[in-house]
Amino acid sequence: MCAKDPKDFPKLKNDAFLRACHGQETNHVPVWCMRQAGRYLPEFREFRAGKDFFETCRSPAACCELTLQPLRRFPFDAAIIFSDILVIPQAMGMDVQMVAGKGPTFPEPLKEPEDLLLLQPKVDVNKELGYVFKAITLTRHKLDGKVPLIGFTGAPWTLMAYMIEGGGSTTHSKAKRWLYRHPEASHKLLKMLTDVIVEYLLGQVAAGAQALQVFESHAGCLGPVEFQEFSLPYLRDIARKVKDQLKESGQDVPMIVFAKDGHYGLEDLSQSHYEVVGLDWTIDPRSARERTGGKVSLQGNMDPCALYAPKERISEIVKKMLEGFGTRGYIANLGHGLYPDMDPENVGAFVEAVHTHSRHLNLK
Ligand code: 1CP
Repeated sequence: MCAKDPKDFPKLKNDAFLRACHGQETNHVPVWCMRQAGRYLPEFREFRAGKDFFETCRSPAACCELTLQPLRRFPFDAAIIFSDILVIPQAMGMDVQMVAGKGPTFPEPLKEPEDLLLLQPKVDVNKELGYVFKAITLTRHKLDGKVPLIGFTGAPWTLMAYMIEGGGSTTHSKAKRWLYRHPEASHKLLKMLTDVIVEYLLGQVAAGAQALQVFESHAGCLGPVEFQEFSLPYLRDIARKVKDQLKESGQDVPMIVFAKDGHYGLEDLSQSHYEVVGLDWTIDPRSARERTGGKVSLQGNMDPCALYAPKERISEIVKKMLEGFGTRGYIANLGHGLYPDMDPENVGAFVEAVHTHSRHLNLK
């Protein structure tokens, strides 16, 4: 256990990200990048070399170091704890390995509804995922109040897809087969995941997370009808349950929902108890604002591949994006994670462009 009482956390010095989550004014638009701790950083590759991915996830000191690495290079306005969404299937009893060159792999994925009996019916998150909580508490101290720390989880449908596919997939046909052939078992699994996720997010807040992001990375392979039935109700349930619990203890922790390629559900997502809706790059900023009707803050959405452009072009793209979203109730980010072959210098140019242009726009 970390000996320090979470109440002793250092005072927050830069609250731009939290203010933007709540739609409040900020001097500059806050910015962070999904996968900001990652292989595009030479120090990350060096630190991870020869270590098993999930062993690294289970080491609070390693997670803390990897979370802080990008903050030493760039003036990001938020940190995100280094971990992975697949720690939840592991906590439910599934074996998940990170295979070099292939990505996460489940040697024994779920095949038929009977396989649900193999999952832990009731997960003790403190016992199974306490290592993430320790990493959060340690990182919150080591951040020294520089910026807020974001905790995260995979959403139920995205996790279900991995548990059935056994890894990444382009069609998700095995997991979608369940939705059409075994709808009841699908709901049973989604409900089991929702219960663990709620406890997991509450544990992250108790450990020191100051905001929470829910990744529905595989929203895009669902259509609007399947999204309404198999994703949205669970996303809503998670936010409502986490917020109800936090309210009881007088805590206010903003929540972000990122449903990649799911902008057919944008109106619904903006009325789902999340303060912030994350966007991928396939939607125009002005249209996203219109469709969400000013009800939520927005996060995103520069095409990650724009970071391959020369710095001057990155600056122009950022300026346009800021003009489209406006500087209030907005958190700049990419529309998905950074890729390993990206140039850290261009990431720096992105961050600088967001800060500089948004300060100028605020003075107008
Ligand atoms: O060895 C390595 O470093 C492998 C690359 C890597 C990294 C850096 C993986 C494997 N996971 C992570 C860390 C990670 N994963 C973070 C860290 C914090 C940060 O953003 O800096 C986060 C938030 C995640 C979340 C995650 N894992 C998501 C949701 C975000 C997204 O990309 O949509 C998903 C889908 C995963 C699964 C996963 N983990 C790793 C890979 C390569 C994948 C995708 C596999 C696939 O579907 O093909």
